Amino acid sequence: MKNLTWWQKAVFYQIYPRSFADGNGDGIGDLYGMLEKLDYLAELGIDAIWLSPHYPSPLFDCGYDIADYTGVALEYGTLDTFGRFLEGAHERGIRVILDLVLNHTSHLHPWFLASRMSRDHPRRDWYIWRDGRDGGPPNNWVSTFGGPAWEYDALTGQYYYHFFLKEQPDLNWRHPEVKEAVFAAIRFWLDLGVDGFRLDAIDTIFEDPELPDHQADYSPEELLRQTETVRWETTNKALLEQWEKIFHYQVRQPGIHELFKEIRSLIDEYDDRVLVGETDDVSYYGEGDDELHMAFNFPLMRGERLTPAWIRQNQRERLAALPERAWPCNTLGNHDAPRVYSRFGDGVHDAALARLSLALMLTLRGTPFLYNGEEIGMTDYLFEDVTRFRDLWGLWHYHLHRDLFGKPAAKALRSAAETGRDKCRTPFQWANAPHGGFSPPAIEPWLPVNPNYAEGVNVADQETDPGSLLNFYRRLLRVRRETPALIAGEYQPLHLESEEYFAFLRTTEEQRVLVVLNFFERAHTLSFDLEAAGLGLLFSSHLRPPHEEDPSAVEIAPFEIYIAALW
Ligand code: TEU
Ligand code: CA
Repeated sequence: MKNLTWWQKAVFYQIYPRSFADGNGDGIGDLYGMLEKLDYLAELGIDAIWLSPHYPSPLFDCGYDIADYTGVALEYGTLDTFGRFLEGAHERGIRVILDLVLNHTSHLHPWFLASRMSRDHPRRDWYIWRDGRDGGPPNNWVSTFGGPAWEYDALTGQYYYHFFLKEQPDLNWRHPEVKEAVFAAIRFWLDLGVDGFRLDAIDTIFEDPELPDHQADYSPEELLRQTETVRWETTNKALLEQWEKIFHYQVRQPGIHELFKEIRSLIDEYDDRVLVGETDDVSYYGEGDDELHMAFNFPLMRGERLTPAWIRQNQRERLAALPERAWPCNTLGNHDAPRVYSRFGDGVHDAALARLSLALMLTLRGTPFLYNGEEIGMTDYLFEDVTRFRDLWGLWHYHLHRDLFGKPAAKALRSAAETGRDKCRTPFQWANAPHGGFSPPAIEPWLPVNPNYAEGVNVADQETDPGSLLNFYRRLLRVRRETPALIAGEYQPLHLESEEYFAFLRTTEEQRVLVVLNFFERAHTLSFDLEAAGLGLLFSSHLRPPHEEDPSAVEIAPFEIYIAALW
């Protein structure tokens, strides 16, 4: 424990600013709301916040299209409000990391507006401009959000490159001034006292400068038509290979590791700041201490279900892949993914499975990232009205299914609602009150609120119910904080053949802890050969007699979460 830094011990909590708390009552989440909810977060027991983009943005991608790297979106507050939020968090012992989008800016960022002006504008090469080929785009590359990766700009008769939306032109990271400008922004926030960054979409920062055509056998549309599965949600190898072929020259290109080494040195000029990359690629850890501090273990959440066999396999592969000295980082949900409650539920035992999902995050080796709303069991909300969609990617799927695949509108809507990301971004449900208590009764929130706020999925109701998911989160977060082995311990899986429960040890020099997560509806009497005299209960999701237990006959109830210290 002594040798661990704050971010290795911390539990992170992602705030999606637009939907978290509306402090000034205009239907949009903001920094005033976040300030008011700091006590709520402190009581919940998290240690650090990852704030999704809070910068000025025209919101084509909900803030991931930044128009000013050193500003605050008008509707969220001012730089002064941000300062008060940061200070308030720090006073409560909560760290704050920001979202840093390196790959692209908004098409309305002054840098891009300048770059567009003329072919010889000094900022022209801050972005990636090319002549067309045979009356079309420069090559056959595609955007991950649909359609070609090139947008024609009549002003200068050239195409610019965008990996994401056409409203998100890619920066040219081979241009030294781009680096300088973004590094200045990084320093700006570090000087202000922020504790680090989550680095967005880092695989896409460089592309092959020769612009070779990709050699895939299918277009993304054809792949989607065949499978209806998006790239990051498939475990089908053949399919993944096709997707990888499509984007082969657009992602994970040379240059990236050098860039991260530079960013790491910059960060290391400051005390104790952290970089976490939105990637599962462990090569970004560098040698383990010279690039990113952490990269997410996304494979875990992309498995079909959280079965003990899958978790063991994931941990075996992941921990083996990490370089020495590298620290793992686990998550099951974020603003791009389905809600944990929906994703890992089975429709029957959802409440129990949600508790197991949290227990898994808080007991695996590595830093856990939770997503706002998870703690009250917020679920995916599938909109039934396409005009309510705000995620342009979801909207693209609607058109794809309706216009290209020729599906009935209702079916297209359903697919788009399921694939799109609005479903996990709806306003936080604070109370059983109009709009879930998010905004005043007369004010329509920016995204529809899930009506299940009236069925107990809200903070106010759960606060007063000792058996609620919220209170379960609070208890388990406290147990983690008070149990050094759960934070620092080595991981050792036990009973490797079990299909129903996941049992493992977390061990430090001072403490040995046994964790059993029973993912199934059956009770077990388990015998562990652990050279231990007894087991002292630290936590159980079920009522258990408080006396010491015998490691050779541990009773585990259906869906039980059992954590005990070995004597
Ligand atoms: O996501 C990057 C990314 O790889 C996306 O393709 C992501 O997997 C997709 O949204 C899955 O549903 C980041 C942000 O997290 C995302 O919100 C942004 O839209 C994207 O970058 C562009 O900035
Ligand atoms: Ca507001």
